[in-house]
Amino acid sequence: PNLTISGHPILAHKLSILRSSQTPPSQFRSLLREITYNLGYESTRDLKTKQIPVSTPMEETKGVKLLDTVALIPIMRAGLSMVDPMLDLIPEADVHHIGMYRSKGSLLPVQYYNKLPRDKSADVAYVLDPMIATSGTICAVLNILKKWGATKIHVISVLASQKGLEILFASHPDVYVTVIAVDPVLKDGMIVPGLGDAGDRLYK
Ligand code: HSX
Repeated sequence: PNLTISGHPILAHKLSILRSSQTPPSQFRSLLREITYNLGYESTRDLKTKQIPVSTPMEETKGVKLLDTVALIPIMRAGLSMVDPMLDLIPEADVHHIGMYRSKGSLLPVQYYNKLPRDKSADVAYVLDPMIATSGTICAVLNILKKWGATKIHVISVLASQKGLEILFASHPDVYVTVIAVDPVLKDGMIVPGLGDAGDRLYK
């Protein structure tokens, strides 16, 4: 599958701090920003560019400019903290919010907000959500994005469950996913060992 598990020691180090229940929301937010910037840097590696002329103080040369148009799709709440670092990387990206919550008993995703514009898609869409647990949420968002017209989709996430990824790739083998780690256990819809509920850790 199109899965990248970053083995970077600095990201692994930061993820361990995120996991710790001693880490307060203020530090959790700044770590998630740093992590997203780095995962975003990795997952934008194949964006298309075009050649442009550049005049340096010394001479005329050739440079490049991003050709692909990019849409960032944060899944509220937890994906909100991932928007700014992605905009640091790609300031011209559009941002379209989608709000989803998991219903208490069934764990099924419920959409409560969708700000995708009717008339406009993008060459590449980056879905931002720190966790893929059962994958119900991300799969629902991927279906929405494909209906919207997105053809190339990357999911940027911090942590996924093994089971969630299997389900995701079974229905969406064309989607690219970048994470720091994949945890083995999914218990009552929660990733174990995991890091708890990312939304609560961020915005307690
Ligand atoms: C958490 O639950 C995350 O931020 C995701 O939005 C969602 C993941 O759960 P699942 O739908 O993959 O089980 O709030």
